[in-house]
Amino acid sequence: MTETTDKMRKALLRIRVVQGDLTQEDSDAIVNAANESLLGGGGVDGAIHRTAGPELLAECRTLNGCPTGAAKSTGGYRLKAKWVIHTVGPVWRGGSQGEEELLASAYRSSLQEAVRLGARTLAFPAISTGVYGYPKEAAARTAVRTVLYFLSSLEGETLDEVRLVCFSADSAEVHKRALDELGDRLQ
Ligand code: AR6
Repeated sequence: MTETTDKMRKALLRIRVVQGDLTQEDSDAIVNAANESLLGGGGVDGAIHRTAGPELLAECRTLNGCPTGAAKSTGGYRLKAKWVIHTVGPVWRGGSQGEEELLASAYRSSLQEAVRLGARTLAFPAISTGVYGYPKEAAARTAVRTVLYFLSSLEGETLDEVRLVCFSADSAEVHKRALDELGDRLQ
């Protein structure tokens, strides 16, 4: 077994797919699937703002938005999580507008921000797969691959667990399958 494969197998054990409501997660940080304004919206973004309370929007106003594929963090206020990492996934426009790389970048930027903050546990929603219309299977493959590569390349700093929190049973199934497929390729 190569050293890289060994690192990836170990990293795989730190990724969990769960079905649930991201706003109830008690990971150190949760990721918000926001839009470039960072001023709230529907979907998971709306749910996070409702649970965190108005102080979250007040802090978001100081951030001056966020480009697609990047990430910025705030406190978690009334959430159980200490931090919210706001990222912006791509709007699906058919797949030829750099969507895959932008989605990977949204995951990678969020992971980098979590490490910078010192979070040990991080929870993601399925970025871009709601209002932004990204096909679920393709998004799940990009999500698990990007998280796995990132975790396996971490030296020193630790992220103990990355949770992919899926709202529906169907979305959880899709993510579990994507993770299993990746695991099979490391055998
Ligand atoms: N917990 C976990 N996942 C959730 C929750 C929840 N409470 N609520 C929804 N989801 P979306 P996007 C899932 O639309 O596609 C907002 O208006 C949902 O089922 O929240 O990145 C922003 O302001 C889906 O699988 O985010 C932006 O304008 C996933 O979260 C835009 O939507 C993402 O769906 C971003 O669109």
